[in-house]
Amino acid sequence: MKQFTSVKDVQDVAALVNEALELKKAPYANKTLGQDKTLGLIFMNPSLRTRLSTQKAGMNLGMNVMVMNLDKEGWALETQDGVIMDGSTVEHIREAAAVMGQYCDIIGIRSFPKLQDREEDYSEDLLKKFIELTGVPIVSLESATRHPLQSLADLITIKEQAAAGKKPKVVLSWAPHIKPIPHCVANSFAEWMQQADVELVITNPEDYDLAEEFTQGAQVLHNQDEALKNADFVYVKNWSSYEQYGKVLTDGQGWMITNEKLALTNNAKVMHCLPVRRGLELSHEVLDGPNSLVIEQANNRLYAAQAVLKRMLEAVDR
Ligand code: SN0
Repeated sequence: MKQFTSVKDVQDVAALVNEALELKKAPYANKTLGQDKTLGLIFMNPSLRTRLSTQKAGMNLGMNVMVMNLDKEGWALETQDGVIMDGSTVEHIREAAAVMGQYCDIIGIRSFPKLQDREEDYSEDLLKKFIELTGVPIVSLESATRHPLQSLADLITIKEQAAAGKKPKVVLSWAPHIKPIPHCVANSFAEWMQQADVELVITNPEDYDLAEEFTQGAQVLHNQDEALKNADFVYVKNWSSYEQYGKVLTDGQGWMITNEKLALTNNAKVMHCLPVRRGLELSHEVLDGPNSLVIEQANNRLYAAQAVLKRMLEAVDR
C-alpha cells in the first residue's frame, strides 16, 4: 500500500478488516517489521485518539515514531504556489514537506478543511502536495474531506459487533452542534459502508445532505424517526452544511439520540468517533448506557492504524 487517503486506496476492504482483527489478537507479532523505520506524524489540528493510536500502532510494529504539531511548533507554513513570501508565512510547504520526507519512511498528516471555500477544501490540495513532495507513503490522519483511519476502525467495530447471519442496518444520524464541523467523518463513513456488507441509511435535516460523490447509492431520509426504525447501529455525527458550505443552519433540536430515540431501533449499538459533546450531540444516558460502543470503537483505532502501517512496511500492493 503506497498511500492511505481513502477507501479507494484499499483493494480488498474485507481483507484489511480481517487483518486488523488478527492484529488485535496478536499486536506484537510483527515487532521486527518496523525496525529502523521512522514514522512521522504531522498535525495541523488537535488530536487525541488519532495521535495516540497511530503512535502506538507504529511502536507495536517496532517503528521509531516522531510527532510534530506543525501548526504550533513549526514555522508558519505557506501552501500557495508562486506567492512572494513577504508576509507572515516563513516556510513553504515545498521545502517543509520535502525535508520531512528525508527523515521519515512513512508520514501521517492531519489537516482539517477551513470550511470557507468548498472548491478549495474538496480539491485536497495540501494532502496532494504532501504525497507529491515527501516522496514517501502517506497516511491521512484526517484530511479536508475524509477520515479513513476512523472509518476503517468503524467498520472493524461493526464487523465485531454485528449479529451473525444478518446484514446490519446502519444509520448515520446527523447530530446538533454549535459550530461548523467538517464533513470528513461522515463522508468517509458513507464511502466505507458502501464497500461493506451493510444496509446504509443516512438521516439529516434538509440542506444538510452530504456530497453525492460520498453518499452514492445510500438512502437519505430527512425524517430521523423513520430512518431509525430497525436500526442495528446508529452512528452519530454532526457536520456543517455542504450546500450552504460550512454553515450552521439549525440548532438541531430533537436530533440528539436519547433513550427515547433508541426505543425506535432494533436495540441499536451507538457509535461516535469522539470527541463528543455530551448533552448536545449525544445524551449522557446513551453514552453511559449499555448500547454505547464509543470506547471499543476508539480502541479499534489502534488496530486500524496498525493494519495500514503493516501493509505499508511490507510494501504490499493490496
Ligand atoms: C473533528 C471532526 O472532523 O468532526 C474531528 C473528529 C475526529 N471534530 C471536531 O472538530 C469537534 C470540535 C468540537 O468543538 O466539538
